[in-house]
Amino acid sequence: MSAVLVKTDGPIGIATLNRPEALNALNNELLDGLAAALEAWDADPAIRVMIVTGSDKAFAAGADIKEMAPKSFSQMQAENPFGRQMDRILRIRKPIIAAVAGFALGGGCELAMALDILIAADTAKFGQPEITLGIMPGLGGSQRTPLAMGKAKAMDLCLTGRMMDAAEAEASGVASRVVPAEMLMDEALKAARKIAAQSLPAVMMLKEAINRAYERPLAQGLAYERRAFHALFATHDQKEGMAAFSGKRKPAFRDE
Ligand code: DAK
Repeated sequence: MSAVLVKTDGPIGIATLNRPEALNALNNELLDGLAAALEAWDADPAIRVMIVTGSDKAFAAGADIKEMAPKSFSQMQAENPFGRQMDRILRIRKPIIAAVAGFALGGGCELAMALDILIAADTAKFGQPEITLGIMPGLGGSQRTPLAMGKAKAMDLCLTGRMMDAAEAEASGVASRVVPAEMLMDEALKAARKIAAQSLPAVMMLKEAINRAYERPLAQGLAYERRAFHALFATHDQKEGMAAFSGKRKPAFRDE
């Protein structure tokens, strides 16, 4: 079964993350599939808007910890997993709606926040729990959370690794709106159809203009974050934090 299911509804491309056994945890296969689907729709004149969604239980519970756990600093830096697909996703010019139910954690939260509109089900839970694994956000979380919610709340979210519910996410500027879970796809499709009815050149220019409002300082922060993220794979605590997750136990960090 493919890690990303794709279908279209008139001018709308819909990509559904599909790794139910791992709560849609992100890996190269899933992100390659997602980036390829979005790029194909970006180039397809019949498609005007895209939706990315997950399951009722999880949009995505982060990057796949079990696959990442054994990686070294030099492997992370050389392979640049996820970073290269995220760069492709950020180059998509048509609007993308994230329709989020259940867990959107770590890389899953970062992916949702990197898209253009975020419609959350009232079941959605957002968080950046990387710190509990001995690492830090690596796909924009340390940069986009302070932009969305201000420094104090971003520090609170990222340094404690706690989750925020949909109402707090909306109040924090992470979610653009919250809807009852059973209405999530209807509301996302309704928003997509509204956008699809507008002039596509104007829509694409407006997306670019809004992105420019913060992209220049963001680009520098993202580059710093990527380097720092890779470097944490040189620590004992990254190995320990991820082994503890798989072993279903508390990590014993050594600060090294
Ligand atoms: N990775 C791998 N497997 C995961 C997973 C994950 N992130 N999240 C859940 N799973 C798996 C669980 O291990 C479990 O598998 P089995 O034990 O059944 O084999 C299955 O999905 C169901 O999960 P649970 O049994 O834990 O379900 P619960 O409802 O009890 O708990 C939970 C749900 C979401 C609270 C819990 O699963 C959880 O805490 N998951 C981990 C959340 C997390 O820490 N996420 C952050 C991951 S680190 C990069 C940039 C960024 C990143 C990576 C690279 N580069 C630029 C290179 C991002 C890093 C992250 O996102």
